[in-house]
Amino acid sequence: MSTTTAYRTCPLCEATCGLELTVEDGRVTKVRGDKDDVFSQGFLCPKGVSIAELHEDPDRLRTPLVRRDGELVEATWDEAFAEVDRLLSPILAEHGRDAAAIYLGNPNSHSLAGTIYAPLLAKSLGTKHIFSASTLDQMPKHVSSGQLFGTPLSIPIPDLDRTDHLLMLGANPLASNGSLMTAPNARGRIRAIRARGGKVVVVDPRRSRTAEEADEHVAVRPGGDALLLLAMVHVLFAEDLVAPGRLEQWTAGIDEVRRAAEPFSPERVAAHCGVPAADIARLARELAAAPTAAVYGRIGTCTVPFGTVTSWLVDVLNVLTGNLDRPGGALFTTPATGAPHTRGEPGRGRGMIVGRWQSRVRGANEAMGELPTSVMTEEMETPGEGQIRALITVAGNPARSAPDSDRLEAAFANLDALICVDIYRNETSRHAHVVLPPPSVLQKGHYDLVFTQLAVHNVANWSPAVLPKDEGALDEWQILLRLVGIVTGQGSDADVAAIDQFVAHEAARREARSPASRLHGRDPAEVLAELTDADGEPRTGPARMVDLLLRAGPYGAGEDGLTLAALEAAPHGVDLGPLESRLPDALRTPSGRIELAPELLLADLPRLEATLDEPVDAEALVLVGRRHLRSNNSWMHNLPLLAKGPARCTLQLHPDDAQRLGITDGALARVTSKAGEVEATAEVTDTIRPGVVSLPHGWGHDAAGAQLGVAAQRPGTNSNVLTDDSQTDAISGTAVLNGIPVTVRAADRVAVAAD
Ligand SMILES: Nc1nc2c(c(=O)[nH]1)N[C@H]1C(S)=C(S)[C@@H](COP(=O)(O)OP(=O)(O)OC[C@H]3O[C@@H](n4cnc5c(=O)[nH]c(N)nc54)[C@H](O)[C@@H]3O)O[C@H]1N2
Ligand SMILES: Nc1nc2c(c(=O)[nH]1)N[C@H]1C(S)=C(S)[C@@H](COP(=O)(O)OP(=O)(O)OC[C@H]3O[C@@H](n4cnc5c(=O)[nH]c(N)nc54)[C@H](O)[C@@H]3O)O[C@H]1N2
Ligand code: SF4
Ligand SMILES: [Mo]
Repeated sequence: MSTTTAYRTCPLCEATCGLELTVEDGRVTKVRGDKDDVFSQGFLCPKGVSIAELHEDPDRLRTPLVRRDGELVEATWDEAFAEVDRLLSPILAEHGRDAAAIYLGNPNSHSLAGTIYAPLLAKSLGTKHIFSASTLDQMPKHVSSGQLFGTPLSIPIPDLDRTDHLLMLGANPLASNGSLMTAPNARGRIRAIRARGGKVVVVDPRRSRTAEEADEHVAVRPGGDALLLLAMVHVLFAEDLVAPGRLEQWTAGIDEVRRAAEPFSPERVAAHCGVPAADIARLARELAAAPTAAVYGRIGTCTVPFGTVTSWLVDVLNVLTGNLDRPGGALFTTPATGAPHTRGEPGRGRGMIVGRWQSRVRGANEAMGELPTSVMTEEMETPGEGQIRALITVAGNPARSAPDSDRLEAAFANLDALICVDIYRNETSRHAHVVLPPPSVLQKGHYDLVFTQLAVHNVANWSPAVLPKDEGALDEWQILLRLVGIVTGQGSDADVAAIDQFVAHEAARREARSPASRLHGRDPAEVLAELTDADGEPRTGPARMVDLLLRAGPYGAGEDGLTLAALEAAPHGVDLGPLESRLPDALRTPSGRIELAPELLLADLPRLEATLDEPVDAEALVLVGRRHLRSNNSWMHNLPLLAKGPARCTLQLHPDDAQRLGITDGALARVTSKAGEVEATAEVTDTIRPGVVSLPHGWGHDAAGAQLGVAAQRPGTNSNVLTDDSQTDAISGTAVLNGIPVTVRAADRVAVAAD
């Protein structure tokens, strides 16, 4: 028997933990946290452990599926691509490029194929119908960051390891393991803040596991964070606590922000945000008084009606208190493979424009080249030129993650082509005409191009594939390039190597032209020739791209410059040090300054002020989501290791509400919204604010035609039947997934009434 040890970065969430894998005779038999990993130092969570089960899951697809006589049946790769070509090419030819759409799901940001080649596929489609999980998630943060600092990825990261004061809103890293804040062992890092005498405040309508760890829990009303933060800004100005320090020289619009916050006194907003005025004032004073502090917001601040305004205010507070760009505050990263704020001309750029085009039906704005996923259903349903007739999904399950999902699934049935690049036949891909399954994560190489841009510490890790690909299987990047071949008219058997060469050459040319690149001025062909592996063989595919980006990046080139070979020789990763001050160089705004009062943001404040005239109804209920450590959005529910234990898809409600509604713990409750109705098991708990109920998303695994044997045994309820795709954050178009008005009744009462 041969036993080896392999090291790789876990790609299953944003924490990027190092894993130590024991491989016996081609099987991973043990998964441990890599205690020598320079970042995670041995930390891992139950999802990381389940990576071996994910590989072995009998329901994970190994062979393409093609629909024949109404049934999805196994096919060869050549047959599958021929079918894609047969279905897709006539649609593009007859109805134009906008008749095709693409939806890029969350795991794309966790894979090399997804980050490098999925955007290429989207671009090659030539459609304006590019959708992604971003507009169900963090687009508000991209838009606010783009306005303030010049690029959508100029996202300040809380300096968890050095801060004295953390104000966290709408995030639960003890369940999610952190988001837009890559930090393995978030719990340990948060505990360390308190251990060194600092303070942690968590703002959340639920007393989450993270709130339990904090010094203070502020039970905000869902959607109330914009008012809360704006009132804190008001207090900073009113009490002369504004102290941007060195940031002042690079900041425009401080006075406009003062004027904008004037109408939002703590007394005026208290009832609407559900936080007493005295607490709001104290939170502001404590933030200002802390030696260093970081304000950080996540899902609960993004997927709400004022998501972009709230995301903006998070950084307004960081700037006004002088905490942006200083150790212990919130800083820009310096990732080894670069970021939009390390490329181009230091200190200045084009900035971020939103709304370069609009959606056909509703007129929703484009952001980052995408239209919001909230318009996808209506663009499929509404006849006329530009109606979506074909959809490609890559690593996405919008049938469970997008709002008003029943309607979306009904619209799938009308598509002339649904092509899914996915490892499961699940709620989305069961509708597909063709399913193209990539290998498991253990069979793919990895470098975290995205999350190293969002990490609380600068690190770099390369992970080679742990297990060989199955006989005849294609790597995910090869699948995506075959699709690029089809949509660019090269047929179903395009020369993948030639496309790959072209992509790499274009990337090398871009670096040669970029002033900030370490490869600036170099001959692209010469650079490419240097990208060889340990045996001197030319690199190809994603490995070549990573090698190129490393050499071009902030630690690249020169004698000791970082290369892929250097990372291959460092299986536990390379520590590139703590986050550093990067202003003014990191700015990419046209003015070369922090634009603290962008017009796009200020324009949404009258709408916010108008909400103060709406009555606060003490008995009205709203629905929010939540995450669980052993779940991952709509997937990983098919792995026995994670699926065991108490049911997780419960409707949490406060004892007062439960009593008023006559619902007991464990009883079936019926939840109704404008969009739909579901039943869920009630979990009565005082950890949730009265007036708020919570149901996690991503469940409902009892759909016919899916192949998820384990998940189907405890299917849970699909909360996105209740969310409504007409509800969005006005600026970014991001779907409102938290704070949905609902009514809740005991299900048995409903049955009696119906008799
Ligand atoms: N109500 C409500 N809805 C929500 C949210 C919420 O909080 N509340 N959260 C939103 C958020 S933050 C997000 S990010 C979205 C997620 O939305 P999606 O990205 O649409 O959904 P996921 O559940 O992440 O689905 C991932 C899909 O990728 C497949 N997959 C896994 N690994 C791979 C791989 O390596 N390659 C390929 N090709 N496929 C793979 C899985 O089988 C699954 O089908 O959901 C959003 N929806
Ligand atoms: N185990 C696990 N880890 C995950 C995921 C998963 O599904 N499972 N999903 C991954 C993905 S795609 C993402 S985007 C991240 C998300 O990472 P987080 O944002 O940390 O995710 P959540 O755990 O959903 O925490 C959001 C919190 O916001 C609260 N909330 C809801 N509405 C409001 C509001 O209006 N205001 C405030 N202040 N709070 C509100 C909810 O009660 C919840 O506790 O997690 C990632 N990691
Ligand atoms: S915390 Fe995230 S990265 Fe770390 S082991 Fe768990 S799933 Fe993997
Ligand atoms: Mo997400």
